[in-house]
Amino acid sequence: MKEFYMGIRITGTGLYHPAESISNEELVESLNAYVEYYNAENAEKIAAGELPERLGSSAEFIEKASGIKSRYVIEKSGVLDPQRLRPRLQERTDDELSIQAEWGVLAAKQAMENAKVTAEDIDVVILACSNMQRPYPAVAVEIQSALGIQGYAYDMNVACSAATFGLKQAYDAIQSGARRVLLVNVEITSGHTDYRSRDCHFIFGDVATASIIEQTDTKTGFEILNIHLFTQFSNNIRNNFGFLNRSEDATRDDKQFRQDGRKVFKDVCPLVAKIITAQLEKNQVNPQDIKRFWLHQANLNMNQLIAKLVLGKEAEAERTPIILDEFANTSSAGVIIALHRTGEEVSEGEFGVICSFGAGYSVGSLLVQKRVA
Ligand code: CO8
Repeated sequence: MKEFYMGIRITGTGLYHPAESISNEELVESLNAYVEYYNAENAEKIAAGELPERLGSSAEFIEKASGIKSRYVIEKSGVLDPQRLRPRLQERTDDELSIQAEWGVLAAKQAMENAKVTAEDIDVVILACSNMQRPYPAVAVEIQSALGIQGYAYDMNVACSAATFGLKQAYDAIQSGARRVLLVNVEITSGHTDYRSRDCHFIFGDVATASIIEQTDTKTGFEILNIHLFTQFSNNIRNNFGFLNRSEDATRDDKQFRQDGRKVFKDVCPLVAKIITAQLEKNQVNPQDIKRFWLHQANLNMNQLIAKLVLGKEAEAERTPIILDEFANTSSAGVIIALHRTGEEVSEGEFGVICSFGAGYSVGSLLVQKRVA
C-alpha cells in the first residue's frame, strides 16, 4: 500500500427518510394532467410559436433511462397536485427547529447509536448537501445545538459530491486534532425540482444521512486509506437560484435544477472510471479486489458502465449496490445510503470504494478497508 493514512474510520452511519413515497406511475399521471391543462390554456401562444408545447412523461421511459422506480418526498400531495407541483410545507418560526435540522438530528442520532458515541464525544458537525434551507445561521450549528455538541459546526455544498468532500473535511479535522466528526447530509430535493418538466421531474428524492468519523484501532468500521477529490467547471448541471435574483429582477425560468443529462452521462462516466482506476493503481489495489463500489446514485446505467470500465468486464449486481430504484437520486446522500444498507456485506480486510460525482463537475473518491474490532 503506497499511501496509508493513520487509522481514521467511518464507524457508524444513520438514515432517515420521510414516510411518503411517490411511484413513477403517480408522478407521470400528475405531470401529464398538468401538461394537458397547460397546453390547452396556452393553445394560441403555442400555435403562434410564442411558447413551447409541454411534453408528457412515461413511467416506462423513467425506469429504462434511469433505473428509478420510486422516491421519498417530504410532502406528497403538493408535489402530485397538477395545479401546484411542489411540496406543501408549513413555515416555521425562528424558535422551532428548522426542517433540515430536524431531519439531520434524526439521521445523526442513528449514526451516533451505531458508532456507540454520545454528544460529548463529538467535536465537529458538518452539514454537507446541495441545498441549504437558508444562508445563515448555518443549519449545522442548529443541529449541533439540538444534539448538545460542543466544538464547532459549519455548512458546505459541493452538490452531489458534498458527502465525499465532507468526509475529506472530517478526515482533515481529525488529523488536526478533533476527536470525532459528525457528517450530516440532508437532501430535501423536492423543494428544488421542476416537476413541470419531463426531463427532470422523476430524478430526485428526499432523505437524510449521517456518518461518524473518528480515529480508532479498536472499533469496527471502514478505514479511509486514500481520498481523491477532483473538480472541473461545467454548466451541464446548473441551478441559478440565488440571493441576487431579487436585485437582478431575474426573469429567466432557470432557478431550479436543470441539466443536459446526455452530456453529463457522456462526460462523467469515463472521468469517474479514470479517477477510480488511477486511485486503485496508485494504492496498489487490484480492481477485482474491491468488494463493493458505493457509487453516486443518479442512474443505474451510469453505475454499470463505470464499474465495467474499472473492472474491464460487466460487474456482478451486488458489487455495485443500487438504492436509487427505491430512493431516486438523493444527491450527496446516495453513496452513504448505499454504504449504510450494504456495509455489513464486507468482511475484515476487504476493500470498498465510495465515489460520488455530480454538479461542478465534482468527483470525490475514497478507498476504504473494512476493519472489524
Ligand atoms: N418521458 C418520456 N420521454 C422522455 C422523458 C420522459 N420523462 N424525458 C425525456 N424524454 C425523451 C426526450 O425528449 C428524448 O426524446 P428524443 O430522442 O425524441 O429527443 C428521449 O426521451 C431521450 O431523452 P434524454 O436524452 O434526456 O434521455 P437519457 O437517455 O439521456 O436519460 C437521464 C435521461 C436519465 C437524465 C440521463 O441522461 C442521466 O441520468 N444522465 C446523468 C445525469 C446525472 O448523473 N446527473 C447528475 C445530476 S445530480 C447533481 O449533480 C446534484 C445536483 C443538485 C441536486 C439538486 C436537487 C434538486
